Amino acid sequence: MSERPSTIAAPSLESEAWNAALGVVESVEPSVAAAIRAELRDQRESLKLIASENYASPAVLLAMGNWLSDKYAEGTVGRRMYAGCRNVDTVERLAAEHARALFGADHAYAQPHSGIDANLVAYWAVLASRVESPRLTAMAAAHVDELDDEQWATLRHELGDQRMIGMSLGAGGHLTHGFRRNISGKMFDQRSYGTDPETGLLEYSAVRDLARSFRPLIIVAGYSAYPRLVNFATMREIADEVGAVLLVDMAHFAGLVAGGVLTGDFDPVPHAQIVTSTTHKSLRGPRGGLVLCEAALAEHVDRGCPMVLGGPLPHVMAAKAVALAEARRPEFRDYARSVVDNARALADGLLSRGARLVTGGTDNHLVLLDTTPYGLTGRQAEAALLDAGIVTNRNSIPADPNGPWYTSGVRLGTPALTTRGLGGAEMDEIADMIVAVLRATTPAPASGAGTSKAQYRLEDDVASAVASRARELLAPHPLYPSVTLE
Ligand code: DSN
Repeated sequence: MSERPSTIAAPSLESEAWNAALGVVESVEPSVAAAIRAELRDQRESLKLIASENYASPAVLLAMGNWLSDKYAEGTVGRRMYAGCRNVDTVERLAAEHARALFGADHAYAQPHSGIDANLVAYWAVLASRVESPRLTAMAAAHVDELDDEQWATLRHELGDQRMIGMSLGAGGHLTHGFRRNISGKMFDQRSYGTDPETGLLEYSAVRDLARSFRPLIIVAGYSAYPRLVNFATMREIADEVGAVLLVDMAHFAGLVAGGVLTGDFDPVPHAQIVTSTTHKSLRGPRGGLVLCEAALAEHVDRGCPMVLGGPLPHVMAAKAVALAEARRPEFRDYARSVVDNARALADGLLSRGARLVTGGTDNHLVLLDTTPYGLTGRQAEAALLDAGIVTNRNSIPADPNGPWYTSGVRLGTPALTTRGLGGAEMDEIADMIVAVLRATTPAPASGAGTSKAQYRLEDDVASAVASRARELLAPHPLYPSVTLE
């Protein structure tokens, strides 16, 4: 890994700590210890280009594996439903303090277990704060048992009337931004905004038109697969014009905000009333979620558990505090800049070899490669790349002819390989390897008539040559170099 701050003193101590810990696991269930060891081997050997994954530091990982996990702590700091929470209060308070300082937010809530949970907490908080209803206020205050059946029916009706707009799944939005089959699409009457069919770019005028005609309570901005920046100042103007709340899901690009790459109009925190995130993607922390909000929403957000969430995970909040402390260090700014430089180098390398990219390039940490010019579905491309040691995930492209399961694209991201210390020259090499694999892959017949959207053939010599190049590229950049497992 590249130079990383760590609170663990000496490399040999890290090896000793993990070997001893795995020995304890092994004495109870050897197969689990074996799977943990195998996972490190797999991650060390693979060229990880999954845009939503990263490698957390040893300090972050170790903060999770301990007895903080044993504590119930429903409620929030200083206002728990269980006794004996002073140490949980310490780690939750620290995580929130680091998050507020890092992002310049009024308030931070570190309990969500994931990005989906963070979005649900945020939706709930906005509903609870904005709907003019004494009954809803009663519900938000956890007095729901006091409502009779008629009041409850009225409340549910009021909730069902609320409206939201978000980026469509096909344009790069997330399931929780109102996708019909997701709970968010059932909580809200939802409409999607997309991107320009020619350029693939977000069209603010179309968002404005939709907001004016649909009058949503919430406008969701943010994405999982959009390779460009979003102007959050413009999104807030649109929200203000129609009296909506701007909610930004920055799960994918939180590290770029933390690292000072996304500033001004492109930093969501000064513009949105509420911002959600994960902590494990570009932010490089433990698997988990986070909500930031303006002061007016704080009391509603803090009711996330138990209104929306199960009991908090104190060990994960401890790891969030460590990761957020790491992200406040100057080195993290260099890291965030390198993530974007690497994504540009990867995009340029692909374009120069004739690949088609959605929007024609990238301004952030991800690249969306159209696999149709190679005659492949995203699923075929993803599987062929994996055979050659390159880990990606298939992803829809706008107006995808193959639907969300097979798809027509692969999403490539640079946060993980940047953590390992790879740079622009290696990104160009990786672009060459990706194109070599896709050119050497052909769709294979289905078991019935015609061609399957899943079966493929990759030329063996190309697969082995690319896998060998992947190993050579990774060799000078060992993952967790301070850890040698027995
Ligand atoms: N699963 C995340 C991603 O890969 O983008 C989003 O939830």
